[in-house]
Amino acid sequence: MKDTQIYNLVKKEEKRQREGVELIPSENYASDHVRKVLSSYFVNKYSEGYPKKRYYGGNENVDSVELIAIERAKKLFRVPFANVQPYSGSPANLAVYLATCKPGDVIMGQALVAGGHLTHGHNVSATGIFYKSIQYGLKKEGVYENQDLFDYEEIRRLVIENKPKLIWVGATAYPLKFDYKKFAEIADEVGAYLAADIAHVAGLIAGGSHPSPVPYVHIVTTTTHKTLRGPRGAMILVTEKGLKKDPDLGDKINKAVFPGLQGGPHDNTTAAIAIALYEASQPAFKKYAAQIVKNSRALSDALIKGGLKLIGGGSENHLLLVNLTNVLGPGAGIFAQKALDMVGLTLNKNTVPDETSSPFYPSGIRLGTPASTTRGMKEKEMKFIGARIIEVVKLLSSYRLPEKREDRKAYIVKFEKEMSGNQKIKRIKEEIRKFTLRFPIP
Ligand code: DSN
Repeated sequence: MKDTQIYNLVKKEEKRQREGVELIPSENYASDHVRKVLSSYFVNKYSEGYPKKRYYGGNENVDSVELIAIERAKKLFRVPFANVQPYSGSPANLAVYLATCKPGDVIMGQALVAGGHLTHGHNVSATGIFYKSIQYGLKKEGVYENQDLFDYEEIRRLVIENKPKLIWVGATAYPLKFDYKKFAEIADEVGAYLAADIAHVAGLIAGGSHPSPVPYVHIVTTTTHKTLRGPRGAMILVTEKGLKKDPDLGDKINKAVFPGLQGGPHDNTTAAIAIALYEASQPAFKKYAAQIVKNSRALSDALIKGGLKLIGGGSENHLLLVNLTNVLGPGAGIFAQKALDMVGLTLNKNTVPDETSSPFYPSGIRLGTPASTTRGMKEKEMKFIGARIIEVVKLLSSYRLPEKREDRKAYIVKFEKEMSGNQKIKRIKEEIRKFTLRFPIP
């Protein structure tokens, strides 16, 4: 018997992905090879343990797959150690805590509201509950235009004062390059572990379009499904510097992942990671990574030209963070997200560094170019997309997020109704649909 309910939803999702432009900067299109291996016979297997040290039989092929994935990861990122078993980015980061800290130890990371990740010590995350978390932010708006947004003097002050055991560098909403060396100089002053979470920029690093943290940090974590264009999974890498600080660091990471946090690895994912790592090591991937950055710049230029304010004054990577406060008032991210979604431009509302609204009703939007670049779009297409975004944002000029919380839900329902009946929205949606059909998805 065929489950038509789910099958139909798969077809609907395929249509949605084909007929819209995916601008969420953490999303991408995995290749056919990656997706095929995900549903291969490896999906059926259990293999707790590590290659040649398993708790079950029948793992000779799984062992080979995992060893190949590990070798490819080591070679691509130029590190002496890799663990490819974490189920995703959050468990990978938790494994780093387990390997390096004891509950209650002081840790430090970039605040969520300033673009950091939940697992870098946010108070509602296990990492902020089980560890004493100190959070750093970014420089205040206006101080920075086209320059590094980190206030290293303030970060150094916090580090010297609190002596964290572990410091995170890396973000989910940061449009500029990271200066890993500066973070390392500060972390080394107190002998802290420095972990780079490169989930967002891993593909850019692999393709040579973003500096690598490997010479400066002890540990690197990454998901494998963002700019790296693999399956949903993650890896933990230990650098030469990490092994110099603690020769057992690799073993500690392995023990933290299994049996510390996880059971059986997802071998189908491991196989797909191996394929993604192979793809990322090919010359075409270098071009792809460089095009992501070029596209991001072209899209930034189009948005700035249209009157939008970009955090950091533009983009140096795959990601753009727009502060809508000057055009739509505080908390307007939700209007832009919903209206753009209606025309087939998918992105997400996001807090901006000096947020005056709330994380649920933030004042910005976050977008990026990895997925559209995978489809073959270039600067010309970014100009087209940027112009459509500006058109939609202009349609929102009379909407303002109600100050009273209790008024917001009804206001947004009314907004959605008005927008979905709007002729311009309907026209732009059709334009986008026709435009995207020229760019096939894998
Ligand atoms: N959810 C990811 C992102 O969108 O950046 C971070 O985990």
